[in-house]
Amino acid sequence: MTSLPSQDVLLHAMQDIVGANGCLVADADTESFVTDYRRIYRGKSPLVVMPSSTEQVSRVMAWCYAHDVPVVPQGGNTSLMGGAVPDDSGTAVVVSLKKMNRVLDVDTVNDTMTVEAGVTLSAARATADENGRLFPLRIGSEGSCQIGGNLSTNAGGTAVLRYGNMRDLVLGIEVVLPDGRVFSSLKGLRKDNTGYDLKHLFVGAEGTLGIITGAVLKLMPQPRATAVAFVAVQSPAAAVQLLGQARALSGGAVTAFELISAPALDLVLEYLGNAPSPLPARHDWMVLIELTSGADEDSLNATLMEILETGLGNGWVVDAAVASSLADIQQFWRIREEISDAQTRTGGSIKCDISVPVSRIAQFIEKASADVLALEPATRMVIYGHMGDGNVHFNPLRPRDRDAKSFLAQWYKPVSDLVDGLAHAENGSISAEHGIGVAKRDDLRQYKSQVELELMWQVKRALDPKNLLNPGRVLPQIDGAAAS
Ligand code: 2HG
Ligand code: ZN
Repeated sequence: MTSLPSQDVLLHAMQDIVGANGCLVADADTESFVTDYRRIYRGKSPLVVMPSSTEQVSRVMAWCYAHDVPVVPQGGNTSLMGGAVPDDSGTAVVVSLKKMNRVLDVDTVNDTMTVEAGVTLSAARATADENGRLFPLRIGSEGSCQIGGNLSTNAGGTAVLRYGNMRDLVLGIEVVLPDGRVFSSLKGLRKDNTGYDLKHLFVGAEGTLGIITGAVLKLMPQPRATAVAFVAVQSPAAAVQLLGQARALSGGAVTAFELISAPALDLVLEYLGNAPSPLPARHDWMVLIELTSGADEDSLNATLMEILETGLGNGWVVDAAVASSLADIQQFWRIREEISDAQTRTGGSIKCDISVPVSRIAQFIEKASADVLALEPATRMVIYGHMGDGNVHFNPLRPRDRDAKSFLAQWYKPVSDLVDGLAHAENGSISAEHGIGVAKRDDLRQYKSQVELELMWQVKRALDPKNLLNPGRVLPQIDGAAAS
């Protein structure tokens, strides 16, 4: 094994490729690249490199490969799992895609948009909007997260029910491989059965197989009407019944169906400066329903009313506030979107991001809640998220009078093991949309089969034989030939 190049040699080589302006070395400049935004994962890096073209990324990778330098790719650094920051060995160069932020093409006949990886999600959505189209991925961090990161983590969010995950929204991709070769397939084809669909290897790989540098994204028609309601429901089981009715009665117009528990609403309203609840009374469970369609506003509102009346008639719905203006819609969504930040600010959340089949979600919530409360009865059951996808953020929060550190030290592991175990037992996932990063890496040993883990390592070794790209992320060490 060759020894790592000195800091000087590395810096000069990188400056030759990306210029002095493309390299950050001072601790004050690299700090935000080596720390995740919640300040939970903190690593070290000799250098942050910011290439401005695919060709530069390719040269950076080729040099690092030849000199055995590990590389951590980074988009908007909004991962919740520590997947985008280096470890504390201080050996890995961070490659930030932030300078590659150009929209290269918008084709409104093909309904596609070609972008560089560093375009933020909000910029991509705005570009689609300016062209009379919709780019439907919708997540709270849209102002910071980048398309490359969205692809690398197969981002989900609040419109998956209607439009799918990021994987469903990409037609073409460009990737720089660990050794610097470029796999470029920036094609806007909806049909292409010419062998393995290689782009999907890189979607959701969290930067362990290659660095995504560009993509061709699908554009959708803009809906003509939107109708939103904040609805109190009898129980999670009632919410599932309501979801089924809403989908049937609207002919598939349900875009979002987000569950919110009472402690989640309490927390976010407090965080928003004691904002008023959309509903006059406190309820144990609520859902935020959004319908969108090509029909006119009146007819969509009539459909929403029909759904709510059916829900009331069946005893599923207890009360509802229907948005009557854009300001209402924005406020209802603000309440939903800010729950995550409210948790970060409060501290002491046990983050579980599980999914199970929608038919099992109510039962899962009931059992997991009872089991957690049996351990620590004053825990605030902050449960919310994408119920229409069978995915909830099941995030028990410390009791009000308990400090975050001692609560997490005592309960993080037992509670997340319990919740993940229950999801797994329901044929579910222990990470529905937030990925694996470093946070859940070792848990995979328990929840993936030996065959799955071996296949993951075989793919990793085929593309990254020196294990230089985002090392220590996603793949747990396993025994056996594949990992040796
Ligand atoms: C959301 O749906 C995000 O708000 C974040 O996926 C969830 O912080 C979380 O647990
Ligand atoms: Zn989410």
